[in-house]
Amino acid sequence: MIEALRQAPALLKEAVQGLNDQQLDTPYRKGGWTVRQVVSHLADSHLNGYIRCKLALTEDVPLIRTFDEQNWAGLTDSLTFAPNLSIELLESLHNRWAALFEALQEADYQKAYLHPDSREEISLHHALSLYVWHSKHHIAHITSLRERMGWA
Ligand code: NI
Repeated sequence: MIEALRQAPALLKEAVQGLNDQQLDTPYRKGGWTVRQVVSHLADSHLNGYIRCKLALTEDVPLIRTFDEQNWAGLTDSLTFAPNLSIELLESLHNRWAALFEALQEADYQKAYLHPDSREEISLHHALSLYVWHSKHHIAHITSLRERMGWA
């Protein structure tokens, strides 16, 4: 899973490779986020996710905070910035995140943070699988749109 986390930004990069502005601004489904917003969302979400993991490692089951992902997706950066700005950030972030997971002792994976909405304790082990899943989930939105639209 650590390797999957490390590889995710490269798969994202491949998924958006060669798309023009009009394609980047196409929603992946009716009423959904555009490709550009999806890419930005991954950076937004995973920055938060990285911080959550660090909090879990350094505090006793800390209560983390959520962010309003719809509102974040409506900000100018999400709507207009080149995907590469997010992808380069994710490459660096995921490299560091993967290295962090690799350096953990077995017992550290049981350390957890508390999610304020679900009141669920999320262990680092769970968080790792969660963010690998989250990467694949959104990358698939883009690759399936490409297929559906016949964008080579
Ligand atoms: Ni998401």
